Amino acid sequence: MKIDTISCKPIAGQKPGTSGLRKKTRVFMEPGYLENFIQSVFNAIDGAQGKCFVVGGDGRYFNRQAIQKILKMAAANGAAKVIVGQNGLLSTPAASNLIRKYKTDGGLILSASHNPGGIDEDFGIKYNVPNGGPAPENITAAIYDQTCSLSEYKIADEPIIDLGSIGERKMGEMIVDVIDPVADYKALMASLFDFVHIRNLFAGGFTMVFDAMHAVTGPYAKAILEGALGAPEGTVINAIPSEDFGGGHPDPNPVWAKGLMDLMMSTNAPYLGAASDGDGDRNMIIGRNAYVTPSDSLAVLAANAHFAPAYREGLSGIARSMPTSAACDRVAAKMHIGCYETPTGWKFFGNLLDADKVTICGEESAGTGSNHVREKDGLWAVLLWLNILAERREPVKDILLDHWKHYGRDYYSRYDYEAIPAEDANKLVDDLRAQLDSLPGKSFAGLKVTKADEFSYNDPVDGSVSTGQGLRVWFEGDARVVFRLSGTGTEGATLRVYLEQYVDTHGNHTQDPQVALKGVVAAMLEMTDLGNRIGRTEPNVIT
Ligand code: G16
Repeated sequence: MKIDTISCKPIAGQKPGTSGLRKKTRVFMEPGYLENFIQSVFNAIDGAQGKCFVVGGDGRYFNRQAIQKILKMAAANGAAKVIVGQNGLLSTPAASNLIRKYKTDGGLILSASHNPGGIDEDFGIKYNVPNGGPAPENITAAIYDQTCSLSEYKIADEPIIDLGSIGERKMGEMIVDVIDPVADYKALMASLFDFVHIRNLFAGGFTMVFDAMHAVTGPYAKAILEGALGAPEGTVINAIPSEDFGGGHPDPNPVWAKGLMDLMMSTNAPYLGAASDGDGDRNMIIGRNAYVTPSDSLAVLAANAHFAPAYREGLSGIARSMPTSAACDRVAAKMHIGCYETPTGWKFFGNLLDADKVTICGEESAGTGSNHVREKDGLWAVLLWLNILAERREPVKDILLDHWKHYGRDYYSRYDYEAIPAEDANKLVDDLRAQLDSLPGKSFAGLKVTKADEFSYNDPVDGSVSTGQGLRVWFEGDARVVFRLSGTGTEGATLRVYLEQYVDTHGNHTQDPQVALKGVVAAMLEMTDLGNRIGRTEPNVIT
């Protein structure tokens, strides 16, 4: 095998964000851009010599070309074996499972998640560590350091590998094992849930629509829902992964999955609606006339997890990202189990899961998962809901109402202000940070601030500290507003404003969340002077 050693210069801006490196696809296609980053990953983990990796992606534009380059670089860097999904496809949770199951030295997952795909849209890549989870901050920092001083990369001068058919091939001495992307994941799901009960549910006439949003979950959902569980053909829609996600935005929320949302609010609604994102780790759950916020979904899943065989013995604890609502905290308190609040980013759950401090975790950004892998898992969440529905035999809406009757309701919404010039966004956050100490006692639009701070996280397992993780302001009457700048965008800055209002067990649980949150929104707008600062008060996306 001929190995080329190519001289290169560091490329600025290759700093992994909330979830790996995400940039415009054309940026990744620039000569050397992907190569520099991959070599930096290998260097940061003491080389690839003799190691085994999992490689796959969500099938977006440039996925296949990127995988071929990664294979050539892995071979040139001495890797012993790479496990690749057929046609280069692997959902993020399936990749996490393979890394764990085959005890590999980690994996490279190619995806920009819920961001649109195509030559003019987004691409991304992240390195997952041997526990199957996203690289923690010390490793992403080491990767970034490498990108800042890289002077050469190695690549094999070999023909491309056929990824279209299953089987082992060789590139030089390195084995390339092209596997069925679905089989291992399907077996894992069958080991966690009561497939017989869920099959009976469908056999009894239960209906659902799963919108795969033209993304990677299509083949997984088809094989599991329509195959193993006997749901009628056509239950999974938009099931064929496409390079540009059918021209859509593969983000499972009421805005981008509007067709599904409309169906679920209509008289023709099936019993359950669900969707997942580009790489299959996010999910959305909707009952007939009942949208379930991700924060509520986490709380309901935690409270009912014992209906599924894998969680019958109970949960060791629950974790949520800081901006996620406190709904799951109330469940943890009643169960007398630990509850952890982490910064945004699934990577922060890894230590808690490895140490068995928590069994279930979730985030407001449509992510829920458990200790079965080290990523959030869209289809897993749908299957756990199905398992619960198969046992409780109640509509999703009734399950929600019952939950709020026991715990109260955390009304919740997120406002996204996208494509703000980075300078303006940073100044807004800096100014707000400077005011934090003086906010308590002040009132905005009639709401009095009780407390304000900037979140920083002390990891209880390894003692690491992560500062600057979002600004929090609490108001009288159990309300909270959180401000953060997104770490996954590729254009300007996105300001995320998370709004929350708790109503106790005796309160009104059936309001429109936007009505219930009116007072908090007014206080947020007055406090930040957002209209004058960024020239608008209306967000681009409300979820
Ligand atoms: C990633 C992370 C999540 C995070 C989300 C949004 O998800 O894994 O932990 O909540 O981004 O992050 P941000 O608010 O910084 O944009 P995904 O599905 O995009 O990989």
